Amino acid sequence: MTDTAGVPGKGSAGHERREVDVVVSGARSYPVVIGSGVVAELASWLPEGTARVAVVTQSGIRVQVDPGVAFETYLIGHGEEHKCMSTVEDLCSRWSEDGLTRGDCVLAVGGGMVTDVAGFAASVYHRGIPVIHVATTLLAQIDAAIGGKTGVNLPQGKNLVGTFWQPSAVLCDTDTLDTLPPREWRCGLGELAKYHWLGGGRLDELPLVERIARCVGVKAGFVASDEREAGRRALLNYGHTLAHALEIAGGHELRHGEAVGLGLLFAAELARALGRIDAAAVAEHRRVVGGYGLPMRIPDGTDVGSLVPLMFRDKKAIGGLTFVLDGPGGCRGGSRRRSGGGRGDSGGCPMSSAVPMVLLLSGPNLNLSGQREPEIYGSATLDDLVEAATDEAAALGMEVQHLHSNHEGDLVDAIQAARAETAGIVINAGALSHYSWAIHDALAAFAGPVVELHLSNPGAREAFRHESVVTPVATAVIAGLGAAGYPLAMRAMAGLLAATF
Ligand code: CA2
Repeated sequence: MTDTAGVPGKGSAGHERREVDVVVSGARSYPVVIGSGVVAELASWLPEGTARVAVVTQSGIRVQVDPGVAFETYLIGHGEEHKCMSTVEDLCSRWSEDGLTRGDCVLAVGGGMVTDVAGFAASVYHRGIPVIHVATTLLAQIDAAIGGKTGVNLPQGKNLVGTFWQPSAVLCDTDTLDTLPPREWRCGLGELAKYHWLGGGRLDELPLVERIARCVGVKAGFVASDEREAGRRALLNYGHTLAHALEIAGGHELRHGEAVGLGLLFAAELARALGRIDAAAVAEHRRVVGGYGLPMRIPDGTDVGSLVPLMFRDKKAIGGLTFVLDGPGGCRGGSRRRSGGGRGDSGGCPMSSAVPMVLLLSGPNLNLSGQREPEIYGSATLDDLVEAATDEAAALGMEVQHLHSNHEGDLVDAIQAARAETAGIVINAGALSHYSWAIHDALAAFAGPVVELHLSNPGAREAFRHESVVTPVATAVIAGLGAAGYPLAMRAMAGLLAATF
């Protein structure tokens, strides 16, 4: 590694070795060890009783490994065209010929391509054998090797086949970065830059080991809360929507990290245009991206007109364009606007958020659910109802914030506060549904979709329940399905949000 832009000092006292635990549902937690020379610790991280090790690497990766048990080396080719199913089949066949069993361990030594392919092969061979990653590029150390995502390409697109397979350990030996070619280094710096806005803070002021450890810690936090990228983990895609389009438009001339740097600048401008951040925050994006020596302008000759269609083709653009945007509360899903649905337009923006927040409101007496009148309201408690809605929302890539109150003003306050960050509202206003014009007015001022929800079917009950003043300002109404209405309301909300543009 010869380029000096964005290169921190190599470790200062007390920072030579760091260990960060990636906690994935308890038993499967594993350490990420970062520091100079940590590859020498390899033998101590092998799963207990490991008989043999299958080292998967590429020619030219001159990292010596000593697992302390018998090992065989399996080389895979360089380049995206080798990141494919036939490479996986080839590896598995050779392992089978060599009699590799579940009592053995795969060791991936290399950058993201090696850890992706070897991790995938390990996850499917004999229905899964342990894998340890020795990540040798900055990109792999702060991103690819952490979090258990594996994958290979299909002729139809990148990373279309893969698994979640957590390694037993990850070793990030910073000595391996010494020989990293400058562009490979920049590739990592683009990913590193994004962590500044994902909780990493001023990473550019830290020594290398500390800096990598901080990124790993941030990623570990996202993985722990959302292993399978149903929600929060998607924030790690900050800067990636435009980046992927730029990479394709430029025939992969631009390296991934360089494209991510540009994607961060674009996301900052977009967030500013939407009033989410101020000019100083945009300037900070420019300072960080520029400080890492990453490109600040899209390459000359880029077919700008092709970028939007390419962004729509991104596999993460479920139901529309997806941008992670910075904002007052840090990075999160971008602003979200109404779906039409009979409510007037107030100038929505043409994008969806990565993790849309849905506000679930329950009004007077719903806290008594499950305690009386089960023939009308069912036997589920309010906690049960909220849990069912939250689980369904998570499966659909949304987050739920729930508020219960018996007081009209609290509900009005919550609806007003939701105007800043919330994608949509699901509301069972209880009996207030039938007469609270204050709730009506607050909802009318909310720009996103509103799903009105009732356990019972009020229209089939006493006359005073026949009218709801919420309905005229609701995008959709779900009533009479009891507890089943709660998850259903989240499905309706997901559909409404996807149809927003
Ligand atoms: O069916 C619904 O979800 C309602 O919104 C519930 C309201 C009612 O006033 C609406 O007309 C329809 C009342 C919730 C009262 O909840 C209780 C549940 C169990 C026991 C007592 C009250």
